[in-house]
This record gives sequence, structure tokens and C-alpha cells, in this order.
Amino acid sequence: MSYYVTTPIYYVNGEPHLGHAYSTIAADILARHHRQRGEDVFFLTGTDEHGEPVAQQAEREGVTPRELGDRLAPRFKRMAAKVEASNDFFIRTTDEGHVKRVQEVVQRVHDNGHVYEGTYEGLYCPRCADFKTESEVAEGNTCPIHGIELTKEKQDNWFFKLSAFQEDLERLYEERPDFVTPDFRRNEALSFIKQGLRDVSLSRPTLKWGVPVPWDTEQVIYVWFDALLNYYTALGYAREDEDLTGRYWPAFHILAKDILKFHAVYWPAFLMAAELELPRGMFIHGFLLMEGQKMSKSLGNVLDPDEVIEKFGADALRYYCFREVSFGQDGQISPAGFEARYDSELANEFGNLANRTLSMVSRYRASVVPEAEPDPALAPDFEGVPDRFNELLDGAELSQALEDAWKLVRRLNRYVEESRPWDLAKAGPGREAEEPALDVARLDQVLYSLAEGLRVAALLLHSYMPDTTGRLLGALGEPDRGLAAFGSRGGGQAVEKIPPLFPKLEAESGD
Ligand code: ME8
Repeated sequence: MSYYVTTPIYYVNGEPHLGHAYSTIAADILARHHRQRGEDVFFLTGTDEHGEPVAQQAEREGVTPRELGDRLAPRFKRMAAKVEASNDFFIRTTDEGHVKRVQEVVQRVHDNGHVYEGTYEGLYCPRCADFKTESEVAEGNTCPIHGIELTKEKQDNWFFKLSAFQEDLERLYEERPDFVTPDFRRNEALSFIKQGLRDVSLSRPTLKWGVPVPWDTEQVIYVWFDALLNYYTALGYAREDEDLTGRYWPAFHILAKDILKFHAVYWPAFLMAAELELPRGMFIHGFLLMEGQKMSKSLGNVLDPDEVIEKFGADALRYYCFREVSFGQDGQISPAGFEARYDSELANEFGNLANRTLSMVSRYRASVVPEAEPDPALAPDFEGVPDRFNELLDGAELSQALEDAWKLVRRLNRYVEESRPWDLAKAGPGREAEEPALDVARLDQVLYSLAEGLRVAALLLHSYMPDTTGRLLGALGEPDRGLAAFGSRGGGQAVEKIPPLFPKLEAESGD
């Protein structure tokens, strides 16, 4: 079975920030999770380098758009690596392979009779590269996303007959209720469709920066069609020796609500027009907010992923984002919030559990997990967990799945307190500490159950925190990475003690 997951491709009009990292991490968790399930996975991310959002920024900086892309694309590539993204390819829309394939598909849409020439007049946001419909315009003719004044623009160009796909789109939404998730986003997209679709520009005059329209050298392809097609084009040239399209297409898309319309309305219609298979689905997440506002380059209130990673580590960042903000909703993040969860959840709950378990097995059982039956007091908490976890991640419910895994971490900590292995291991009256414990069988069972529970939890958390859980699984003598049921592995493995997974943060001076 194959699984193909994508992030939006980010505009190279500013430095990457935590908002971009967020979508990339989300897609990475899904990619890693599906690999854990033994699937053949392809994970794509990259940069969107054409169109006005980039051309205007280049002009402001006094460089060419290509120079701007060449400077910033590597920054986005580096950000992906820094957050431990396991992407299989990094696409740049200036890649020759992309440009060629975009032209092929657009030509096909033209040849299939879905393109005509006309004039467009409307309110335009150059940051969104989007003409706004009446319902999308905020007070004072401003862009609701960027807060800037919209300009009245009139253009002669090529049009895509979006309106002709109205019924097909309505049918798609009816037949595939999970095409767009979560539900409230699906409803939003569907009501946009039901309001009545207008045709959209497929091209712009050539003085703009983009991919030439194959049948008209005066025009370049509108940046949104160029950009959306990245999901398709990449598979054609990501590997020199293999066209991956048949192997991976169609994709599952991760994106935020700002670009819902393009993905949930334009994109499926365009694919229908090109006679290509539609996406397997898409999950629309919310915004990370800082001090109540969307974190964004244009608003300037951004957190730099490098700084956050420097302080907390990439795994902690990956954890925090999906724990603090329910995936799908908007949510506040803050450095103080990071710190609080790092301390109380990662260092205290998870880190200590790992540390205690490894220490007790090494102290009381000479570093070998004892052979024993799983404790019936603990087993019900693990019942059906991997299946439910898979189901949640099938629906990209990243926060809910994480919550399920975390419940086990908390349960295991309570289990340590309830079963008090240190008492079980204590020498009885008149006995030496080295002598067998009072209840050898019970201590074996507790230590086995703890090590086994920790193994199961670490495997669940592996897609979220690959580095720390990888180290922990290594210390537990677990070579496999597939999800496992509680009790599915016996004892007998040698364990190792390791340094704290989440060392306590150094107190900052002045605190
Ligand atoms: O729109 N919170 O690029 P873009 C959460 N090139 N996610 C955020 C975020 C925030 N504060 N800020 C950014 C474009 N994002 C187009 C996309 S796709 C074919 C073309 C993430 O650089 C989120 O995924 O403006 C959002 O949809 C995307 O970055 C927009 O990135």
C-alpha cells in the first residue's frame, strides 16, 4: 500500500517561521506514522517561487525573483531538516521538471476545452495572489488575511471555466464526505461552491514572473495553478530513473485555512479538467497565534523555529505544537507555554517515566527485562490502543491521537506509584538488599509491565518525537518500529541506562 502526503509549498518572500514548520511537522508525523505501518510512503514539501507575492518582495529588496528564491529556498529546506522532517523530495517551482509538467497539464486542460480568453475586473490582493469575491472582502476593501487594501484590477487573460464544474464539485462533496476535513471546513468549502462559482484567471500578462502559457507567449500561468500542480509534477521528476506518479498519486494534503478555497474548490475542478485522479483527501488546520494574532511574515510577530529548537529541541517543538493547539483549531502559542509543557510533561512525566523504568530494571534485575505475564491491572488501559490510534491518524486527528498516547504515559506513572517496585524490592526483616525480593514474581510482573507499557507508548509517540523515542526504544532493546499491542513482546531483553531524554532547562538569568 502506498501513501503520499504533502505540505503547502511556501512562498519565498520571507524567512520561514513556526507557522510553516507547523504544517511541515504535521505532514511529517503522518508520513512517519504510515511508514511505521509498513506502507510505501512519499512525503513532499517545497517552495512556491513564482507570482506576485514573490515578485513584489524581490522588487522591495532590489533583487530578481530568482535571486530571492535562490536565497530563501535553502532556508526552507534547512527548516524542514531542522524540525526532523523526513521529506522524500523538496520541490521548487522554478525546477525545470516542474515547469515542463505544468505546461503539459495546462495544455491538456486547454485542449479539453476548459479555457477561454476574456477580461477580468475585480478587487485583488497581491499577497494572496487572489481576486476576492464580495463575501471575502473585509471592511474598507481590505484583505481579511493580510489586512492590506485591495487594488482594483482589470486584466485581459485566459480563463479556466471553473463555473462548469459546479455540479461535479457538489457531487464530489456528497459522495466523499471526508474529502475535506474537519467537517466545519468541508461545510465552508461547500457553501462557497453553492454560492455559485465564477470562472477564474488561468494566466497573467507576461511582465509578471511565472511559467509561460504554452500557446500564448504573452502570458504566464497564474501562480495558484502553477503552485497547486506541484503535488503532481514532483512525482514526475523527483527520481531520475523512475516516474513515481503511478506509484503514489493521488495525495493527501495538509494545509491551513487561508488556502482552503484553492485546495478544496479550484484544485479538484482543475484535476477534473485535466482528467487526473482527485486527492485522497485534505486536512485543513488552523493558525498558530501569537498574542492573539496570526503569526505571519507580514505582521512580523513570528517565532523563529531555530531559536525554539535551540532551547527546547526539535522533538519538544513537535510535541508542543500538537499538544497545545488542538489540530484543526486556531490556538495560542507562547514561549512561556513551551516552557511549562516542556517541564511538566516532557521532562517530568515522560522523561521521568523512562528514567525510572530503565533504572529499576537495571537495579533490581541486572538490566534484563524479566519474563512475566502482563499485569491485569494495567492491560485494560492498553486494550485496543494501536487500532484506535491508527484510526485517529487515518483522519489526521493529530492532537487526539497524541492525547491517547499521553494517557498511557500518565497511566504508567500512576502504575509506578500504585505498585511501588522499590518496596517490592526491599529486603525483608533480617535480609540483605542483594537477597531475592520478598515477592520475586510480583516484582517481575511489575517491572515487565512497566517496560512493556513504556515500549508500547514510545512506539506510539515515535512519529511525533522520532529522536528521543528512538533513543528510548534503543535503550529498551527494541529494534522494530511498528506499533505493538501491550504484552506482544516477552521479557529477556537487556536494557541500557541513558541520559535524560528531556534535560531540565537552564533557568534564564533574571528569572
Ligand atoms: O500560501 N499558523 O504560501 P505561504 C499555521 N504558496 N500555519 C501557518 C501559519 C500560522 N501562523 N503561517 C503559515 C502560500 N502557515 C502558497 C501555498 S500550496 C500549493 C501554495 C502555513 O508561504 C500554513 O500551512 O503563505 C499555510 O497554509 C501556509 O503556511 C501558507 O504559506
